[in-house]
Amino acid sequence: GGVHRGIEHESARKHVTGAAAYTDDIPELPGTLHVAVRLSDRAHARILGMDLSRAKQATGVHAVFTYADVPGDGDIGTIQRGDPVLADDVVEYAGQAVVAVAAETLLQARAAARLVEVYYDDLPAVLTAEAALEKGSFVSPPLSFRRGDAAAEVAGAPNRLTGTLEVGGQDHFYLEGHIAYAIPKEDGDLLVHSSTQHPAEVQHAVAQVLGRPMHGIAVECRRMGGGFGGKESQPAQIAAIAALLANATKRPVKFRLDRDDDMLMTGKRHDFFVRYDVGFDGEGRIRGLEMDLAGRCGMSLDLSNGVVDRAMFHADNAYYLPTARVTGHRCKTNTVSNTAFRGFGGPQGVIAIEHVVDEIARALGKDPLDVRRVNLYGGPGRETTHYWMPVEEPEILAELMDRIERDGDYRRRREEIDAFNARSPVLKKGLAVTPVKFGISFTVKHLNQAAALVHVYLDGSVQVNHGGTEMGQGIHTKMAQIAAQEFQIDVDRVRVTASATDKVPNAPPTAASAGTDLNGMAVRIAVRTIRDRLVAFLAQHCHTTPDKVEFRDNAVFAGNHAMSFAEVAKLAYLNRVSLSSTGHYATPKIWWDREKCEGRPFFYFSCGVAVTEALIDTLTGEYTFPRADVLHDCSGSINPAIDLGQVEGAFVQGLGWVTSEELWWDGQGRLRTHAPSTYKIPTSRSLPKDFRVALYTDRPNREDTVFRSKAIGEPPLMLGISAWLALKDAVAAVGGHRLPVRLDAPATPERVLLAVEDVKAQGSKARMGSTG
Ligand code: LUZ
Ligand code: MOS
Repeated sequence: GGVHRGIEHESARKHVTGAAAYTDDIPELPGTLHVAVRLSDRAHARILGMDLSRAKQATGVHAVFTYADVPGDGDIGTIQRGDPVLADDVVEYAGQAVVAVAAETLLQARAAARLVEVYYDDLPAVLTAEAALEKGSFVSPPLSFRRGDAAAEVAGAPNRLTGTLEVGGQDHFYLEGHIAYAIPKEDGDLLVHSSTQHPAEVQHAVAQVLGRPMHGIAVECRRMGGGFGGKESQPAQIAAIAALLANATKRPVKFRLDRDDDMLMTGKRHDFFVRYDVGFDGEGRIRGLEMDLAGRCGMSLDLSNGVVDRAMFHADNAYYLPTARVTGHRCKTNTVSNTAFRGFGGPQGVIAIEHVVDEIARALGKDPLDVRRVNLYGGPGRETTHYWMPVEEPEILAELMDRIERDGDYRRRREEIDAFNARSPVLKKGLAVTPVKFGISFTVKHLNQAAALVHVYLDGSVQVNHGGTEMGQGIHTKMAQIAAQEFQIDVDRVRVTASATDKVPNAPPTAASAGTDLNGMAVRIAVRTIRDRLVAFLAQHCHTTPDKVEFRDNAVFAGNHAMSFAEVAKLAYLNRVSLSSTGHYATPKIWWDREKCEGRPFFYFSCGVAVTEALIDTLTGEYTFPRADVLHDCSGSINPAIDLGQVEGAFVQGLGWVTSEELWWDGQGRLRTHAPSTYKIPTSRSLPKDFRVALYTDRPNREDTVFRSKAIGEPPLMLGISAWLALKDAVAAVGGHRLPVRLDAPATPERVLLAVEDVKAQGSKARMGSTG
């Protein structure tokens, strides 16, 4: 049997014993060269000239490569030009690759890269989203979603709040950094091993920079050591550089970034600057919202249209907005071009509205949970988003809220925390609930397709290949379960092989949480094609009817014949029946009109809720999370064990984003936190001490997804936002929940301490005012 079972990840044992091979573990061919790049240390400058002579003469060096040496088209921007594989005549961010060196050893390549001289003439640089917004510096035009006259509703509402919020970015910090290994084949063709969520895009970029057709470029990826969106568009450049050098030297070339170069060179989660103006009634119910979401896109467009759109799509989160004007700004800055990161702009939209709802609660002196509840989708006329998509099952949100309030013991703990805060002058506690409603589908319609290739061999073993990539999330395990289910064979009879562009072509990135939804359907369709052929053949062969042919327990029963699955495979082969098939799937129902800003961009929504408790030290700003309860909708799960891991991991990654992970650029646009010494991802000590993660399983998908499962990769990340709100709640306790708290994200200990000091200062000012 196959699906709805928590079997272990197909590589679990290999992961923990170190036997799982990543790209860098592939045995190197003799003559392999290694690459190092020289990065710009200027945010914006014209390149006046370069002196490559010393680098070229250095020991072991085989090639010193610049933009001018690219034989094909060196601009690998996919949606819009602007992403040169190496800098052309200007550098547009500090960290941009300018020159690539291939040498016999990595150390020789690094030493030679340092000998390159680049002469710059500095140009003015725009560094922040806020500055870009003021200057009107954009990578693409602003876009607004509108429903009703939000400005009039805000102005006419009984209460009104305006404010701003700064939300930091995030480095992906996949344990395996970017890497590509390019191997020359016959006639100038190339095989490229790449750590990529999008082999087809790597193939396209490599073909383009070499000026060769795609059919001669094969890209392969067995697994990544984490992707998180960082390997959606970014691997193209790494692989293109490796391929260019392999082509130039006719040698196998490996390009593996060290951690610092990876963090300096490649895009991250967009940081956002948010402005809002909200009108609401005495219960905290939103009447109108005006919001500007300004994402720092960096020097090029990359995927920023989709990222900022997704922030706009999630500016409602779980809440009904009767009138709204939500505008997305795509700010062009002289910083690294930001890219996909788990949630893809969604988390930035969600944190913005969660902040607004929290501020409303504080302004009214209400428990934020109550204000969240009155704003939830549901009830007559309260079931359409600000982009006119119906929320078809709003009751899931209410059920999740009810359950977390009960199982998380919210009301009692709120009282306990108030009592604790009243008697504890230095340590303060906070508590916060965050729901999430996340739209499932790529908002670019054509990406919502997938294909698979399934072979049955004569021993009855099955090989599956599909367009998805394995980044640790367990997609190959789920695909094997699906194939096993459809053939009614044991899952260990199914082998899922490395993602490869010459097996399944033109696949979209494994992204948008849609890997299993899309590829699972494609695998199922391919398997059913073979199964239908076997059924027709066996009915004829065994003189029975197709409805009397049944697959069960590694066997097939046809009329009164019984054969093992392997015997059937052999028999079908001997009778010249094809045992191989492709399958192709395209998501139904979805459409989006970006001109009118209306449609049904998402096939369905995936929902969850969390309640997190924070404990802060008001003298140092340090904090811990004594407890977090997470409940996520995994109804219909193909593999509940893997999904539980996704929920836990996503929550912690979201918690890291809003607490300890701080990207810090200096005044010249140079990233100064480019290693784990200064960039703090969550560790085992950052975890909630009492961490209770549960899966909600009551409602299989109402849409016809593969075995009625629901996407899980990204949505639970946003539940980590509850950690930030809990910290804010704890800071608010310093002022008896009566004074405003300014706490941007990430809430590092420094930021928490400053927020505490600010509340204390407001308090003493108020006291002086009242006594004076
Ligand atoms: N990637 C993408 C994504 O290209 N389009 C999307 O809508 C998306 N959503 C989430 C994550 N990655
Ligand atoms: Mo992504 S943010 O590559 O789903």
